Amino acid sequence: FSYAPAPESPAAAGDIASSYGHFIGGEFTESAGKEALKTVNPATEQVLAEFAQGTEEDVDRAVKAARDAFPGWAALPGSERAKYLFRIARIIQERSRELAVLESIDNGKPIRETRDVDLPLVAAHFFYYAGWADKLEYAGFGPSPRPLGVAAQVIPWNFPLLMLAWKIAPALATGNTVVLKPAETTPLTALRFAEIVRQAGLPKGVVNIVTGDGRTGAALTAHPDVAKVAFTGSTEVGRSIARSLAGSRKKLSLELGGKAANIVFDDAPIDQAVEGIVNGIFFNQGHVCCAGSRLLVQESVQDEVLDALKRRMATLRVGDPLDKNTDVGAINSAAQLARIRELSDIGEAEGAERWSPACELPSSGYWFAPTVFTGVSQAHRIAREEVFGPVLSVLTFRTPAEAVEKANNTPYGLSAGIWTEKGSRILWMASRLRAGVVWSNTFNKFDPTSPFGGYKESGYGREGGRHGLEAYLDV
Ligand code: TXE
Repeated sequence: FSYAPAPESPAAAGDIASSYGHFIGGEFTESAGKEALKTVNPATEQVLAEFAQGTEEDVDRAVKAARDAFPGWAALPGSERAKYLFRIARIIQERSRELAVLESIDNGKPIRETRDVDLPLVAAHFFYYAGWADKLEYAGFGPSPRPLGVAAQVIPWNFPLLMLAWKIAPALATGNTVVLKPAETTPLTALRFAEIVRQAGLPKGVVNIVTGDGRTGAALTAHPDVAKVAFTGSTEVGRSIARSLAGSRKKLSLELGGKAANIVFDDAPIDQAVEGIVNGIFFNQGHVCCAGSRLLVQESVQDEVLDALKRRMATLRVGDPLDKNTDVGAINSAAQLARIRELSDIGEAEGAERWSPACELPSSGYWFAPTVFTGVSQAHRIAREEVFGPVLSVLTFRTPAEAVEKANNTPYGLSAGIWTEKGSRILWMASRLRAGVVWSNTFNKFDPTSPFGGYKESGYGREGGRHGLEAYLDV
């Protein structure tokens, strides 16, 4: 039996302009500079569009538009702001096929994920925070928490539209206005979102989108009229932003890298755990800050788990992101592919054993086969550094205490997973794992009602849930 639905059509992504300017004060405007960047489809290497490299002058115009819009937006009753957010959420649902296809061709992730995970969560975040907009006095931050002003938001390329939603929805619900910069390899859904902002009739200047690379991001986070900076991206850039803001009064939240342990005990149902391991590291090609990139498996079941894992990996379908059967899509960029290859080569050179199932990768585009490393020690770089690709390192443990020690032996602390039938063990482990999110008998589950964020070098501040409001309020 084989089921082969027709692949999604790239035409469903709607019209993509040949070049884009910034979205400032409710209008698409040309950049003050001449430099343009290109975004490519990582599955084909074909150029999708050109877009502007935002200059300091562009950033300044956008911040000014946001600042001008702030008093009116902040003064609206929460119930009125909620109406706009509900409207945005509904438009996203109505246009979700278009947005999912656009995201898949700009990012490289499988359509099954953009359609079934990213887009439903994007809408859910706007619905959820719309619900808070008129209830802020019940959020536990005092009787009249106040918005901060203009929020500068810089996001990465791994979940472009979802990261936008995580940033924009709570900022608007609390009465802030925003200038958001999408990543330079995935600007298209943020630019399409600008159209949705217009369609929803949002007052001009409440949402502004400025495109460009890290230079634009640095100009935005450094702008003196910005009251709040929210960043998701690499730990290195997060650190440099934190340094650059020292001494300023800007409120900062950072969501950075991770090296999560996915811990499998000998009493876990193996098939279920293997699904969780596969989802933990191969979902979104492993371009996930909370990816379960270190498998900690109890020594007594390691052979059984590894055999089952390899059998399951051999069934993963790698290829065209628009094929509805694809499990693992394209690596987002040539630079990220180079990083994944380099760390994997280092893993081999340091003595770990590398295995991938036989799979035919497309001849053009950026691809990396699902890969597992065994014989990994805690000192290996592959066990310590974020690969941000479909690469799993396997370590073993004997006792729960040893599992905790190994899981926590990382500079990061974003997430962890536990697979066991014993409820008491889940509680014992969860209270000892230094990670912002601990999943038990599942992995990579997200929900707008749950705060998400890290310990240690994974950053600070929480996004999602009631806690996510705090980043945008003066208490
Ligand atoms: O990240 P960058 P990159 C990790 C992952 C990946 C590595 C590098 O390990 O391999 O980072 O990815 C903007 N001031 N994560 O190079 O550079 C940039 O334009 C202000 C984990 O893509 O951090 C983009 O919009 N902004 C992560 C955003 O920062 C700056 C997601 C992220 O890019 C800037 C992505 C500057 N000086 C990568 N320099 C996660 N936590 O999920 C760059 N930017």
